[in-house]
Amino acid sequence: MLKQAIYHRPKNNFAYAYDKETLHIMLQSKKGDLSSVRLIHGDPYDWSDGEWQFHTIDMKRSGSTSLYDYWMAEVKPPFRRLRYGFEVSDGTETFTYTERGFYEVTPYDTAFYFCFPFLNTIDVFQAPEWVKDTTWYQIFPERFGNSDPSTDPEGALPWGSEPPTPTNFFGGDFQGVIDHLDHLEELGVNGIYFTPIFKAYSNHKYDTIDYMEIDPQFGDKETFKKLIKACHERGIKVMLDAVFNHSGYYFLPFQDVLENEKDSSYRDWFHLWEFPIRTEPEPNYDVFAFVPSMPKLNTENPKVKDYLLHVAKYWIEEFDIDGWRLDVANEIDHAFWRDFRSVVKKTKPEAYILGEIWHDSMPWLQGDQFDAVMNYPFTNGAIEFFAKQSMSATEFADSITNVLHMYPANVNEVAFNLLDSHDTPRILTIADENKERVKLLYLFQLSFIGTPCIYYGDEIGMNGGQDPGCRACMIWDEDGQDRDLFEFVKQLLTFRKQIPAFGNGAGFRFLQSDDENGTIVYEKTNEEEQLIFIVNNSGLAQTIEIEYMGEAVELFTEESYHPEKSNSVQLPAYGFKVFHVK
Ligand code: ARE
Repeated sequence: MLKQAIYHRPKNNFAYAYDKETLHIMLQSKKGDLSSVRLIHGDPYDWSDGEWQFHTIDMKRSGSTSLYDYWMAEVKPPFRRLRYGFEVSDGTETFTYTERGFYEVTPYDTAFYFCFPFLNTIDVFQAPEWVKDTTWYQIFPERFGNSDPSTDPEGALPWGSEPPTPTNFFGGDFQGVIDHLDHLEELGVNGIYFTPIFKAYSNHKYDTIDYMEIDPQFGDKETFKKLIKACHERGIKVMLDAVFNHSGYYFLPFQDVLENEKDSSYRDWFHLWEFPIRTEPEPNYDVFAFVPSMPKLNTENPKVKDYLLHVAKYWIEEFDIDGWRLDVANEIDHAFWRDFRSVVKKTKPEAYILGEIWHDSMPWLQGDQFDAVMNYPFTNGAIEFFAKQSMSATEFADSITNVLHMYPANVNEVAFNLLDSHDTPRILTIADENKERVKLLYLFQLSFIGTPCIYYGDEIGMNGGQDPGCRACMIWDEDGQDRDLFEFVKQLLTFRKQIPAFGNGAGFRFLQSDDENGTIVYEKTNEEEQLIFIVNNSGLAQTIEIEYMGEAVELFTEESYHPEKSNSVQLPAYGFKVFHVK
């Protein structure tokens, strides 16, 4: 037994409260090393004759990668307290693994064991219920629709007349979004994530001038209210982008600091290194990346904090928005986010808080800060396997199994699963313009656990490289749209709505991954339903043996599958089948 590879640590993704009465306990071990794991658990105060009274249950393997097996058990401790350890066996040796290490003889003293002291309801990670059933649609407002020429910024170009550059404008506005809500409703999405809409200098609006004003090129507060109302009438939630890590150069407090230097009453609003302040050749104050026009805000300053929390509250209270996406969330202090959460949830308990973090985000997902993060680890696996074809089937299965074990199950159910965004090339471009691979990406994303997000225009086959290439004007002329792709995405979203196991209503597991022929098989199951997804991610036709599948019907073609006739499934290049097992 490789004891060194056996790992557990409480109060994170390895031991957490799933709900107010259930704990999930996980263990990691070297792949193939252990034949069984039992959870030893009990109430810490339950003693008799000087011995701790514990119970044991079998742990199930919840997933495996090339390196690790993950074991999982669910417990509902009657008094909400738990001490626990693991009986690990490889068939020849058996040990009890505790907080103090490995023992041949199981200790009867709680002092040895791991501790989940008390399941306090207030500490349970809890995202709003509606998020689980939401599919997001990301809109970059300057490029979605221009219906009101009167708000066009100076020099705005005719819609789609030129490729997007870092500085050009096309006049997208709120009326343009309102006028195209039919498109979103027909597609079947029910949430919009808007990149910033507040008054700012650039076309992307991440350099805020005034957090209390709508950018005039998009309309005014009345138009925004109209937009929210129109969305809510169609059951569409609205999430805004909070750019609180930094302001823009023309934000009044920063202008004041530039003018009055150390005498400015705003000097502690930023992280200024010295006076006089300079922006060139390098700024002598903290900024986002190395961008002088984005001075970092001092969120530890109570005045800045009050101001930003007021902003957070204002747009919820006055406009009834449903969520905030937090720009550069991981560069702002945790104390700020804890207070942010409490203000937001007090104002609207059902509001969603989504952090923009590209890496492992466990410290922000403990229930006291964010409801979710932008799940780029998911994106990376999906893109490398399906779009770039730069990952083997096994590496892909590993990466997705890791993603699922990186966070608690209740966190995964609301993870914001994106394939691309305004910060990355578009999927069609990454997939070398191969639409069939884009379809596989959508099949995987829209049948996975979490809340998927579609980047505007991807669904009709728009292409575009890295920012600014990925920010072209939405194509509204149907002749320029890939309607077949649109219908495909729409069909997947219909399945997601109609079949609970397609979306968040079921567990996910890989059944096969074959590096030789580039195929994967995965399963979504709950107590009532089993769906089996068979996917050929190669440019050649493949035959896949599925010995374990019962009588089933294919979802797209309604063809039936009879295991007694044959166990093999034939797929064309980049083909797939989704079986609903009877
Ligand atoms: C401009 C240029 C870019 C250039 C950049 C930096 O267009 O080509 O790379 O400047 O000099 C906004 C605009 C961008 C603009 C930027 C600066 O939308 O067009 O870029 O402002 O003016 C990291 C952060 C993450 C951040 C990305 C961009 O962790 O928070 O970088 N994303 C948000 C928004 C952006 C926005 C800003 C931040 C600034 O979503 O749209 O940019 O408000 C790795 C790393 C990540 C890294 C990621 C992308 O995987 O691990 O940490 O994200 O790559 O670089």
